[in-house]
Amino acid sequence: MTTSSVPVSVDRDRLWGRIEALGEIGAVHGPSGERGSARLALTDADRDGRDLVVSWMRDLGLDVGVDAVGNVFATLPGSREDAAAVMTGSHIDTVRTGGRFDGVLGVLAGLEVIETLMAAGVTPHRPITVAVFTDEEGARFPPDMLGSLVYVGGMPLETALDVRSVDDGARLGDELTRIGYAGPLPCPAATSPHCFVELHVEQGPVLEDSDTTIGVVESVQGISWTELTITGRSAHAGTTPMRLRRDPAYAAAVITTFVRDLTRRFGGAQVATVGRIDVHPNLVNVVPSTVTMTVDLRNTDDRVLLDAERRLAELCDQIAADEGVTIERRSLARFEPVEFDQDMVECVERNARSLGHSTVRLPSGAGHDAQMLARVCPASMIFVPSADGLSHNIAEYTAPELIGAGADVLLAVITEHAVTDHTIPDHTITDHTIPREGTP
Ligand code: HGY
Ligand code: MN
Ligand code: MN
Repeated sequence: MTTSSVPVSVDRDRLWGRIEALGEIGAVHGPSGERGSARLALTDADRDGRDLVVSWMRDLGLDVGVDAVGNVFATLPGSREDAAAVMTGSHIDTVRTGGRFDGVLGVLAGLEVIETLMAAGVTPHRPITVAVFTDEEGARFPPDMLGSLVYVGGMPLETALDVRSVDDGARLGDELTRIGYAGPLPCPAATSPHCFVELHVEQGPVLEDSDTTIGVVESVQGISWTELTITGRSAHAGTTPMRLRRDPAYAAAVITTFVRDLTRRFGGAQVATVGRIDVHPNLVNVVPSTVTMTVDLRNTDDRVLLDAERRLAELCDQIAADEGVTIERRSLARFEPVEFDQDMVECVERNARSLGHSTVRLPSGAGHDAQMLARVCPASMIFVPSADGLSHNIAEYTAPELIGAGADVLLAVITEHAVTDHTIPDHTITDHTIPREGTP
């Protein structure tokens, strides 16, 4: 294969067309023309999105496999049978008010890279695989990045299949079977990729504020999700004196303001979110009996994140005693910060610059499948800007020329590892037997 015939840019219109087509599945339209997506993991909309992407994979004649937790893998074979694959990909499940680009870009740009190489008659020396990981959002079935976590052996398959959804209590394994994506491939995978690179929208304001085209992601911050079940005593809103109340909604309000205040006191990278509050019986004239809420704490420094978690636990004990309620704490997700492989980070930066794009190095505020793949192979990420720094919002947007720039950088990085640079040390398949770790 002569390097002169290796393409350096993707078909941007074809990629944009597929993003638009997938965006029509579970489409959510806003009052000012926003077009987002609602494809919560393992719902019918997720199934329909998967079916569409798999049809594109099969149209290209790719070898398509599904594993036992529903991860989908499509592979362009390489000339060397024994070589581990260069893997890319992301997710297509969304939050309830998601955008058209979160996760979708990484999957469809990976497919576009493969199609671009095939159209140029390029046979890679390594296989190239594009993955669709199950339940990256974790919004319906926590934790987030569940599919890639199981794939790398970070969560036992049986534990994952028994996870209950936060909305209707459905069992993950039953939903997987119901939508037809309980696949035959083993979890964890028998072998690991040679390397992994994921293209994703930044979902924050850094690239746009600095007028930079490509984000070279060095790390992912630590994530801590806790579900609090606060039990008080329902009572009449009119007749019950304040001194006799055991009000879980008041306790929830104290916790909500506490975590916001914690971010002010800690400063730096500390963020805190109360995203879900369910009040029961949720009636105007009833002091609630129970409140279920979630607290999402994140920080690039795990010691500070641990301190934030400890302070939250102490506050819960204090307000429970003061208000006469009980508070049950359940961890929904806990992932330490992840540093990406320096050679892979440098590869992204070098290729982006050689294509003439401005770059900046940054940590990822959001969790991503790449952070799980980093447990078993060298991994990195490529970011492109998000308009107004918005994501997990139906107004999420990235302009076509930025989508194209990111996909071209992905093509260059994958080409370097799978097509042109034979000098990269070859890991034979046995080099990467995936460790069988415990739960997250
Ligand atoms: O929550 C996250 O960071 C990701 O969107 N799952
Ligand atoms: Mn994502
Ligand atoms: Mn997301």
